[in-house]
Amino acid sequence: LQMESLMRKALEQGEFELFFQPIVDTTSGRVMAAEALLRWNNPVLGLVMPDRFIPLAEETGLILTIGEWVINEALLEAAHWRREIGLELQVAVNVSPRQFRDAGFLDRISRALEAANMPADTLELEVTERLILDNSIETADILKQLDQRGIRLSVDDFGTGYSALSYLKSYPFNTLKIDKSFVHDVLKEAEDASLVRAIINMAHSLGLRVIAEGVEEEAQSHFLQTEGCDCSQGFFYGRPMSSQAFSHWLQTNG
Ligand code: G
Ligand code: G
Ligand code: MN
Ligand code: NA
Repeated sequence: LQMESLMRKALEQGEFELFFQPIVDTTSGRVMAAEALLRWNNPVLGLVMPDRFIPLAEETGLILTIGEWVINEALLEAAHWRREIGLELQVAVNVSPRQFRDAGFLDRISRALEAANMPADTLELEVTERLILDNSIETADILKQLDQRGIRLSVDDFGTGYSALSYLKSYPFNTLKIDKSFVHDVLKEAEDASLVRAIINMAHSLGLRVIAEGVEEEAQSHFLQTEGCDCSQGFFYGRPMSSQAFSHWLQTNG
């Protein structure tokens, strides 16, 4: 209850902050994109991680205003990377089902792109299989409209949901993000290696880009490179960083 009332004030008090984690080309190591990850700095609660407040934000509907702030802020940051650092990077934003299904969602995204004066394909929306598998006409229609506007779409945490693979052929996704649970033991468990290899091959034969998440070691990166995984993300390349730290990281790693 306290958490909810604190969260209601958090936006106007400026307590939310976006962190950014690099997504690199597996072969060249070049940074291609960054995932925006929300943080909440509250004077009473301290630093609150998203797993602790996103569910409540979804329940209360606060995710709508928070999510709008996230998309605006992420695009403004991408504009900064382009204008101040000279790098055209995509920015990936996590979108929860409630936010996605809200009637004003498409308009908010269009306004955010206009405000930042950035092309639509700068933005990649990460959705989970939980959203996709509701199989509603509504979801299919929003995905189609986003795609038609040039916004990129990715499946987050791929492989952890109730994977009904049929949606991959009918929905306009650009990217599959292999969940970090598969990447974690890719060198220790033959089954994980097989799954990762199979996901990469399947994605490519469907014309999708693949990002491996949770890459923590050079040997994992090497395996992914050998298997032709397009992009990688994880502590090995860079942790989620404050916008200032990320800009600094780009100056030396971009
Ligand atoms: O580092 P990390 O603890 O940031 O993220 C934990 C989880 O919170 C991830 O599953 C991520 O998708 C989710 N998350 C992070 N930022 C956001 C956000 O802005 N919106 C939504 N809906 N989920 C987020
Ligand atoms: O669910 P989603 O993929 O959006 O969340 C990304 C989550 O993964 C964030 O909580 C982020 O901090 C975390 N993360 C990013 N890189 C790594 C990594 O290399 N190892 C681990 N264990 N977690 C990571
Ligand atoms: Mn994500
Ligand atoms: Na993920």
